[in-house]
Amino acid sequence: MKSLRFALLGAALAGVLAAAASADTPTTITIKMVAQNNSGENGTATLTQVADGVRVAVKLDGAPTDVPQPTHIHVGNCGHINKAPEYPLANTVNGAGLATVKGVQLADLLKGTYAINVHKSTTDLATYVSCGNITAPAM
Ligand SMILES: [Cu+2]
Repeated sequence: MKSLRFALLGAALAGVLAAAASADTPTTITIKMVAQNNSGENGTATLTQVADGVRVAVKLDGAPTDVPQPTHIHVGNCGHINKAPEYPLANTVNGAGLATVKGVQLADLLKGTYAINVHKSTTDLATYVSCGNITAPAM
């Protein structure tokens, strides 16, 4: 009986520690998006924890006019990303894109190795024009 009580205490303690850890996770972060392949498309992406997932707002300067640029979250770091998109986002058009990735926690994105990647166009996916690593801002 005693060991069961200790097990329950341990489980409760683990729950408290997990809650404390998640309290440290920011609810919104802004990361830098860096131009690739001489696109000139530099900017930011802001990731915000919302009730049903993570909202991602991409803003890029120097984007081409009225060209939908496919945008995804990929596993990996910029320059070394997995080619297959992990989570699709809305196309970035005229330097702006807004999407919510449903059922995802910002904390989990930060724990993993992920990057937001913008492709040149729907017909030139192989050319990457902007990328940002999803990392917590330095304290
Ligand atoms: Cu992609």
